[in-house]
Amino acid sequence: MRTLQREEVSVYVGLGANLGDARQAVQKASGDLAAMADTRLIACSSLYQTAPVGAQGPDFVNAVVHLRTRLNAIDLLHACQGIENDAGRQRPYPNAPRTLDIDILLFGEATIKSEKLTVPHPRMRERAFVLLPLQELDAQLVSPNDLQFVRSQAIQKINSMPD
Ligand code: PH2
Ligand code: MG
Ligand code: MG
Repeated sequence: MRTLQREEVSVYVGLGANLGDARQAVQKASGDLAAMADTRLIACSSLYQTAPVGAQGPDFVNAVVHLRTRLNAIDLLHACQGIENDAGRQRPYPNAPRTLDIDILLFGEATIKSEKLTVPHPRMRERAFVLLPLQELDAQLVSPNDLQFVRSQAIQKINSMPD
């Protein structure tokens, strides 16, 4: 009997790091996401240097990645947590500086409200470090109103030339 093949879903994932070699961690994470089972990488935004929002510590490196996956949302979440753990992620207190954070922003058209996962990401529209890279990947996903809301947040595109 033919096994049922789940439909591919378009997913946007936010990457952030502000501990250790943050730029390298974010770059490696996009490769790790691309290597996940039943998943392909469609595009990665530029990297951005961003001031912490509602957190303490050094500036972050942030980016957004567009994937298409046949994983369900919880399997995708677990795969992302595995990549965070492999990058040495520790959670000593809420919003502590981190070697790598991977957040599911959008999972197709889905609205998910479970104990482990809320999608769309509840704070994504309050954060320039999500909206600017997301806009690069699909301008339709970000409204002028969204951008107006985050206009005071410090964010700078990182030169894409090799260092
Ligand atoms: N992540 C947070 C809280 N604040 N600020 C910036 N600039 N970048 C982040 O990735 C970030 C943050 C919680 O995950
Ligand atoms: Mg986060
Ligand atoms: Mg997170």
